[in-house]
Amino acid sequence: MAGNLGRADAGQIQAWLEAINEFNSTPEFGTTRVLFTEPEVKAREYVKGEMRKLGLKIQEDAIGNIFGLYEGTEPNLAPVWTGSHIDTVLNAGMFDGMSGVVAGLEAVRLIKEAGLRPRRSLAVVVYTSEEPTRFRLGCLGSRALAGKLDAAAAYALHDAEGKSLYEVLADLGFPVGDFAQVAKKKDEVFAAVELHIDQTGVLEKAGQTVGIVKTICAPSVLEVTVEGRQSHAGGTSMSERRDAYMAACEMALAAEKLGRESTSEYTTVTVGKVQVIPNAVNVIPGKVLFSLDIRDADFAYKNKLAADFRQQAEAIATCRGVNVTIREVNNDHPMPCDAHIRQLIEENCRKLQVPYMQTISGAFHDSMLVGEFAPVAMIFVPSHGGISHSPQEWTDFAEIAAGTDVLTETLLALASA
Ligand code: HGY
Ligand code: MN
Ligand code: MN
Repeated sequence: MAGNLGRADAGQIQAWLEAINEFNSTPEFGTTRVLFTEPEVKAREYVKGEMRKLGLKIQEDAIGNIFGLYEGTEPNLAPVWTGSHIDTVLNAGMFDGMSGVVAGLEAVRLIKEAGLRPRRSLAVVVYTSEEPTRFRLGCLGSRALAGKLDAAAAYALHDAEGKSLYEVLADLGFPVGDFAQVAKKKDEVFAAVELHIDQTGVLEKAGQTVGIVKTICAPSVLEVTVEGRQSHAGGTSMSERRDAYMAACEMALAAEKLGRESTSEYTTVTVGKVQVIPNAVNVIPGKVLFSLDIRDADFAYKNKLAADFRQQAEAIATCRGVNVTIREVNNDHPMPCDAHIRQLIEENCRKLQVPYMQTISGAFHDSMLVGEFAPVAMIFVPSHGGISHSPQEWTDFAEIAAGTDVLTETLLALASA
């Protein structure tokens, strides 16, 4: 007779998170675990080791997504997934992504400890490269699962050293010949629930422990290249300059204005990466490249903002006598979360007396792509001070444990359906 579910162990969650955090290439300043660098490969091996200790069956696909499977009594039924990512941005914290992987491990541990084996199999998933850190495109593993990144696209994606994702995967021994088998068909996965930190101050300000996500905002990422005329800082009068950097600054400020004056409360506009060439004190920059990340919960409105930006950037370029080219890196679709699973999460919050609220995600997540082939939902836990993508990122282990309790009950209900 199966026993009752225990409660998530905050100590176990802390131990797993601290262990994963050891795999870090910038211990002097936060945590950096870039896709397929040594720390990230070691972190993958560590997580697979913990999956083995839980008796999970491990599978990896051609793009390196890891699946730790707890087989159900009817293994032919479409499984239920939970999970997130373990790669990070540069100088990050220890919770973004990792909380969802660890919560998934803990949920399966609790279900097994209670002697429960639901009809549907449960998989804890580590999605490859949710962050755009190495290949400038996010959600590579979930994008491939959604059939939006094939072998050719993997070949075309290059890192700063000119290595293609495909070559990196092949060098690491992933079955790149099976790339076509990565994509999932609709209904191949029954449901997917991801626990994640909320990366805003919304939950903390509202005094809530869990956020039930309604919609996941999506990014349009543009790569803007401004080409002017490199020349002498002292010998070139102000009127004859074709200053690529000043033109880029005016374009960035125009983009910020579009964001600030947006009619949508969910619009965000960010210039995060800037390259100035030749980047010298006494030389007027001839070329500047910058990234522009425009997000919203509404796809059409996001596209309008991007179109407005293009128009304004071209006008600024003409006025300043420089040239501007704008390349779209990705234009992702916002993902609504499944109403039935959201309802289930809410019932479980009430049952477990975990304070909760409805919320939206300004950050994108793997669930944004997984939602293309399966019903998805997200359980948020609070980021203290609203800080994330920073060494100061913090969530109490007890808060992750409370979110994990809600996740465990939800997964069990879905896997028993
Ligand atoms: O950028 C994002 O929204 C995510 O944290 N990668
Ligand atoms: Mn992130
Ligand atoms: Mn994340």
